[in-house]
Amino acid sequence: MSHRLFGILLATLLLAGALPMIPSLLNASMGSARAQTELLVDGDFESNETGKQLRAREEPQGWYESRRDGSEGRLLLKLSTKKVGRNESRKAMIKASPQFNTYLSQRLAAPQEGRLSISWDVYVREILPPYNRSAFQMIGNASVKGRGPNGAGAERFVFLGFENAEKPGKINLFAFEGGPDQEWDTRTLVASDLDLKRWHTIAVDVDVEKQTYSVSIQGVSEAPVQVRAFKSKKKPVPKVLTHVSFASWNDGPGTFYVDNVRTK
Ligand SMILES: [Ca+2]
Repeated sequence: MSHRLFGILLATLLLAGALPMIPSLLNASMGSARAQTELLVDGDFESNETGKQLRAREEPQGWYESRRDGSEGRLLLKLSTKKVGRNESRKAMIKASPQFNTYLSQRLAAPQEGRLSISWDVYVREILPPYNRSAFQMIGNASVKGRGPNGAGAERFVFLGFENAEKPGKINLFAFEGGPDQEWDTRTLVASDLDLKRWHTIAVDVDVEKQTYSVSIQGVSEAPVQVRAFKSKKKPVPKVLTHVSFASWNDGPGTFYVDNVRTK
């Protein structure tokens, strides 16, 4: 056998041996790309059969009720299977209560210190007086002991909520920015006169280092609105983001639905 022929034969044998490995090599590289981009699981809530599951999937990673304001508070987080707007799929529902705080939370697959883009669908059914604020949407961390993620001001970075607009049937999206010279609950208007009882897709692009984020509402915003990260009076702005939360408070009760929470 000539050297050349031997070389070709050897190359063919090597290639034939490597061929079966190619799919697994491809999978491995795609898997790592997926792990990098998919920071959240079950963003469409379809893997839940019951509200009980939805409230308790903290480990290894999933949605859970994080505030633990008694069993009554926890039960206000429900799995909705009814048609809401045009959405007949499974979604999370938080029910208004002037007595209890309820949080739908999930830990991100990896802590975030750079840039981060998350979007979600939200449908507000009602915001109760007298506080006229609810359906809180937060990205932050769980650095303060005892209250769960995004439970204290110092844990919140993205800090959005809805209020009833002056026109009946309309709501405004606002941000809390806080700051040293402001009361924590001073509102920054992000978008006005959105329809109550309608799904809206909210997207945020976060820059953790710069302590800012932009907010846009699909089909509504002409340009993203730039907002400062929330700064509580006595604490620094969070430098690491680890959790997403949606909440209703006893001093900010509202009934709303969340679906399709995704990272870009
Ligand atoms: Ca769904």
